[in-house]
Amino acid sequence: MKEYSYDLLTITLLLFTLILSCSDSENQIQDNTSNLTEQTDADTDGDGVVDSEDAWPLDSSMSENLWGIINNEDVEFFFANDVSENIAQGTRDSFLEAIDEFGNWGPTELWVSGPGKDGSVELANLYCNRRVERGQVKFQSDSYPWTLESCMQFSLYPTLGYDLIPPEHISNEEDGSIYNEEEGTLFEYYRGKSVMSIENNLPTGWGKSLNGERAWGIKIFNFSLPVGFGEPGYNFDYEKVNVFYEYFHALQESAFPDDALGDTYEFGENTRRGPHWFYSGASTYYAEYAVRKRDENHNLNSLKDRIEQQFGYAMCDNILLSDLTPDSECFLMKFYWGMPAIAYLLDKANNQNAIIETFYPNLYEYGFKAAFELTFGITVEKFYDEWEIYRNLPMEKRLEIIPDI
Ligand SMILES: [Ca+2]
Ligand SMILES: [Ca+2]
Repeated sequence: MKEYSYDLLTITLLLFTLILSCSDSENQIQDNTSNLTEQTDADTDGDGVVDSEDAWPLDSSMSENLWGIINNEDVEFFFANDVSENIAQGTRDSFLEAIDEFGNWGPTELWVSGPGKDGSVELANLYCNRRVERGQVKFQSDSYPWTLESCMQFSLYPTLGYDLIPPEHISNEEDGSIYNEEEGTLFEYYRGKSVMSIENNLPTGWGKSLNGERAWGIKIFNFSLPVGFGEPGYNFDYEKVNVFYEYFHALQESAFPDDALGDTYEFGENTRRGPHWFYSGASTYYAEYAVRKRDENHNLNSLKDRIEQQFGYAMCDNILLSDLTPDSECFLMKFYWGMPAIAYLLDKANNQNAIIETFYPNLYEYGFKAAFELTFGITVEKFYDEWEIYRNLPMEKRLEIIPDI
């Protein structure tokens, strides 16, 4: 269980970093767009839609912006050549099941790494050809143009050197220290996590993330080898929970079509995104809930037992949910208390789907606090008071509100 928790921390940190890095590429794409719209009848990407009407004039696979709209776009799966067929099958099946459960917030690409270096280079090559061809840039300047070579360096850092990567992407401006030198970036990072998952015989793969680029209009997931899909049983079902957890982020991120209303990137009660405990608690709860609900013959423990475990993992006793921020040593409690806090709220709303049906569809327009009140009928401040009472009840009482699945 411990591995799972650390895994989630890694995921969230990555997600956050990558979301923050979106703004550069967004500017770049806007620049390209404004140049292109001058030639009104050109169809630069040859998809049959003229540039002026094409939301993605450099991406031949898309012509309209579907971010935030449930759609029928395909999921594209990319597996490294050393991912076994049964693990690939488990990944595909679970991912499609998660989409069936939470809605298709595509278009989506899922890239699954294995432990081998050749496979990793092959994936990065395919990935970068696509990014360059579709004008999906991470950086762009006269000194550091976005090319197949610079994308490859950036996606396999530090294995191919770093002379083509802008220094601010790999080093700390203040002290000049280099980031990620040991763990590497993207495909090198996930390859390393695949090796680590195999060597340590982990029950489930360490490392999954949504590197969604709102500016590109697509969701991109990266997984290290999902070792839990090796054979049916408890670990297989837990790997499925991890996939559901990660995919739930697609639903969460789809709530923010753009940043025009502001505050969609930062976490906190007073932002549009909301606090960490809610974001991580909702994804954890829905993953654990949905996998059990969908298959009564699942191999997991009961949801009640799972909630009891979460309370048991909590490493701090007297901390407010609102203080569970990255600089807190109790930060992982955003999962341990976040999950039961969400369970409490859903029980209060008397609807297990309240967060999916009411909260997220209204979040962008209302902001966190008002969407919260709309969904659960109480203010977040009032809820914090109720939470203090709830978490101090005897365990048996706390578990009464948890669905029996
Ligand atoms: Ca076009
Ligand atoms: Ca297009």
